[in-house]
Amino acid sequence: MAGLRLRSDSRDKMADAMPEFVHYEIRDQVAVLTVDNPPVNALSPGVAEAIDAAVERAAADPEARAVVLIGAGTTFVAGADIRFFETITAREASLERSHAIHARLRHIEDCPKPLVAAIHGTALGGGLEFAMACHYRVAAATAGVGQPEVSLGIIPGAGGTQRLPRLCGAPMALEMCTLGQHVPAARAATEGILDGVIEGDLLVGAMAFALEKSSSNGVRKSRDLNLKIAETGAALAACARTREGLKKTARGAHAPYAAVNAIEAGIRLGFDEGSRREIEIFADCVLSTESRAMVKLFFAEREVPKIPDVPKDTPALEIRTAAVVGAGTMGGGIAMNYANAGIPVLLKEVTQEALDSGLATIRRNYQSSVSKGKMTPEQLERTMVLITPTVTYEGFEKVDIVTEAVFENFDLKKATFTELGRVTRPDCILASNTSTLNIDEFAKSSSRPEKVIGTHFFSPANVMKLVEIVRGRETAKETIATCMKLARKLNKVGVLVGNCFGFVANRMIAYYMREAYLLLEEGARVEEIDAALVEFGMPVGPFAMQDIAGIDVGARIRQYLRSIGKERSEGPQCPVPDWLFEMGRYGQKTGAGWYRYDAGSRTPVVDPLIEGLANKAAAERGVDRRAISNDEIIARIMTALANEGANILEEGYALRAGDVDVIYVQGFGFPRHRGGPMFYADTVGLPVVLGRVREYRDRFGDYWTPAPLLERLAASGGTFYGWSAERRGIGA
Ligand code: 3H9
Repeated sequence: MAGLRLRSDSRDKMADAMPEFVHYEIRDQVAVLTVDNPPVNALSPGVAEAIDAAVERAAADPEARAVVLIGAGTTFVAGADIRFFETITAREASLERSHAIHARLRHIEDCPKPLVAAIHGTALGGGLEFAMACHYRVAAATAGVGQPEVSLGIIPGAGGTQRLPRLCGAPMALEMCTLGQHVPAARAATEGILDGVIEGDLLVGAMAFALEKSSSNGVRKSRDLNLKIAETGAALAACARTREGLKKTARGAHAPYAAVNAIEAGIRLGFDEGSRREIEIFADCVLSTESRAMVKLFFAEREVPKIPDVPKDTPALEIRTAAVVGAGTMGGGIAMNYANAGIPVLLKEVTQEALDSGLATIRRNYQSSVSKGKMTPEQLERTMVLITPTVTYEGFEKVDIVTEAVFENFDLKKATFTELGRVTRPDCILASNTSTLNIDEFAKSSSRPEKVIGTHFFSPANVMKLVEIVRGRETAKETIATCMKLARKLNKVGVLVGNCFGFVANRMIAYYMREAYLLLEEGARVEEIDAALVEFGMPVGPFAMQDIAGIDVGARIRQYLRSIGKERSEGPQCPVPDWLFEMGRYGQKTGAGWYRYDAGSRTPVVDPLIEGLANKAAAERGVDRRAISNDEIIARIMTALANEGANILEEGYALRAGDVDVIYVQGFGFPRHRGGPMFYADTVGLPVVLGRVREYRDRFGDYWTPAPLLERLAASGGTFYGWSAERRGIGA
């Protein structure tokens, strides 16, 4: 942003007295305070103090008629320094710090001269709280504001739950504090959070705004505003409604409820008492496992692109054009991703009929976005034009990347790679969307192994954010860097994994499903198992999930593995899913699977037939069926995930425990407030997890084998995250 840097003369004059994090400058009778703490101006220790000191100085400065608070670099203040939360281990320390910051914000708010926050980028969390302690807020049209604390398992802790409802009313404040979403400047202005949106130079506009307020003697403290919450009854009703809604959306998380409680306290008890309640509730939250989990995940998500031997400056190709082979559900979804990112894409099928059907599905998906108001009809047509259907390889010689998404059949995929090696340019990347198969074999067929990589999109590919990027033995670093960059361009989360059967996601899910099947055989009902997992926080249980994904998909994978003498996981293989497959019960798409579905409905209906099949399977294996508690269901399934996750980590097929967790959160909706299967195991305690594996081995058989890494970490008092922090490199 132009005009933000201090003039060197004023910098020199003030240097001694200046707090390090805030630059002070007088410009045309306005004190301009620039917060400068790269990369996002977070409130690291010392920053709040520096802002406070600078405001005090401006208040006393005879040259200043008004004050503007602005951020240096790309953003206003993006909130508290999240790393700092991990250092808070005692309630007293949290209370003390929160009281201090509340007092500081009151002090800032008491500035006798008009104080205007000028927001560009985002004012988030503590950043918005500082802005709300200013008398006015103006923003660039591209800016956003938000109270995203809930996504870190906490609530706004610097008066946000008290000042925000006073500015924008309880319903909007409840929405922001429980969902944590960013609100664009235009809406924030309409709702009363901002006092103006500045076109042109933000600082110039903010200074003019501040001077205008100084002429009209305008100092307005949001803590004194009672206008928008005057209708206490309506505000309390909004709290009750929000709590009710959270029963469906919070999925076991506590922070959203805590935010409602703090807002409600302010409505009932006024600003001062509400603030005291906020401080207490914040302390409860910041020390919770939920918050620890979500903070770890925040950093895990930002670490994922960091690949030790593929540094940031590794050259990456610019992907300008693409092709997708296979116009089925996956291929069509992947083609949509390219088109959505503005990348022209060829979409190839074998027959015109299959191609037409694939295109019709794509159009239907876009139509549905139009009908939901997420896309205009013109955007639909502009995007469709980017997808060129074809039944030949003509034009493949021009594209920068081909994503193969043909049927999950080893021979078919191998043959496709042979063909792709022939019809594409030597520098073209050849990516397979296989969810399980060995990409080194495809690399061999292509005769261009350094350009071959896996890009395993999750289904539905146009919706799900996760892409496992599978590194083959000979995949070049440039190819990896290109695909990681491409994932970002396609608005996906790309996670690098090694080339083992099922990679990370499906290798682990095989153990998750194994336990679910065996629990069924041992006596738990499908609806009980699903309900236990939903209560734990998963969006759907394993059986309902399989009805959505298709029972046929897993059955075909098992068939392939058996043809080469393998199983997906060790131990007894429950035959029920294969029986369902033989009966043509593939799940929702055939109207029946683990559940029944009435015509046109996706609501699962319990089908007594399943209990009959489970009884039969139990009898065949000589298992006495019994009642199984929810605790055992969760413990068995989560232990299976953690144990296999430990094997994956030690074998080097995932870079870090955090990468496995990001895969499970993004790919399967594992509850964020539990952090992911590896962090969850760390919180349960690895000695407990190991104890369970040993207990299950004694009770159920040797197929429960403790992962060596789990044994070592349990013995040494380590954790998966601690171990990962020390380890680098990935096996292929
Ligand atoms: C809070 O404020 C509580 C208060 O109510 C109470 C107390 C006052 N702290 O995401 P990016 C790092 S809770 C520390 O890749 P982008 C990040 O790790 C907080 N570090 O960039 C990364 O580091 P690295 C409420 C932070 O442009 C680098 O900055 N605020 C923080 O895609 C770049 O980040 C939030 O929850 C932080 N607060 O997105 C906002 N933020 O390069 C959290 C970022 O080493 N932040 N980093 O990997 C965000 O949502 C995004 O980072 C943001 C920029 C939208 C700001």
